Amino acid sequence: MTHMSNQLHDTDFTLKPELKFSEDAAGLKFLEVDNALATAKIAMQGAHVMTWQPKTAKQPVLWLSEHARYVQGRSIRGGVPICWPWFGAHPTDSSFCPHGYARVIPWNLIDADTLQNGATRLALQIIDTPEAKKQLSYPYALTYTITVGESLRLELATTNLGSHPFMIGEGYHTYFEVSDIENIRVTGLENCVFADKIMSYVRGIQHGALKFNNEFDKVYLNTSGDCVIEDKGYNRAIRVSKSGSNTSVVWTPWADKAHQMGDMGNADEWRKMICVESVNAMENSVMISPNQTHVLTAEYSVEAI
Ligand code: TA6
Repeated sequence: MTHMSNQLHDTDFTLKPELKFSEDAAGLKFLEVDNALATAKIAMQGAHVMTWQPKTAKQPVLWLSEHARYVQGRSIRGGVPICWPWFGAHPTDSSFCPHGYARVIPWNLIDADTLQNGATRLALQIIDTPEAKKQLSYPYALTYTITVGESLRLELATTNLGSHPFMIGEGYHTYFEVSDIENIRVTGLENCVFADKIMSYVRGIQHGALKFNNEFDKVYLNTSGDCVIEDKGYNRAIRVSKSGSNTSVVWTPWADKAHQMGDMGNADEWRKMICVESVNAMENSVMISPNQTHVLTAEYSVEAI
């Protein structure tokens, strides 16, 4: 293994046998984890978890488009894009990155540990580039702890380093792999109020489990419970647990939108994914006081059904 550059990591984490660093021709840097419990691949641009698969799982848990673009300044289609410091379009300036800039700028690896149970815990910190400074002027620290094990645990900590409160929107825009979008249902959002993005955010109440036979893009508000993706085709359920999150977003583009997007793959690749996102958006955006830290946590695990 070669030591890549200071921008990737400050300490010599290459000595850890379960970590491997690489760089592609476009200059994007990646960190691969292969421990006793799971494998994972993380792009340092966006601290983007691209893949995670426990060794007990027959199929990948995260969906990654075969047509994802690996380009500086663009988000990778699949895995876990981080949305921060806003979710969706910027409230006042549409020239700013949709879903915030955290997913398209570089991060540093600042720590790596092997836990007693064999999981690998990585800590990353966003680099405050000039591009980022243009889009958020408040002083802040943003760190991301990723624990790769039998479950995947994600903790995004925002600290207000300034003297005034500021408001953020955020989320894990996670793409999960499923056997077929029409074979699954999502539970955990029954009786929640949603805003339907496809219908100009008209509000409604969720009756029963979610099933899919068309484009679907709903923002569920004031909900902090687990969501479960039940997948009969793969005989498994993916549990999405969270804390520090009061919004869940569920999205599938369906055929027309997927084909327009250019990086969702051709044919029916889109049918193999569903986004179930642990978020704080709209009226659930978070106000952070000076010297306070807010943590958004999600944990993914697989259960047999
Ligand atoms: O979270 C759902 C959503 O906001 C959808 O409306 C859809 O456009 C999707 O995210 C993808 O956004 P992106 O900016 O990654 O293309």
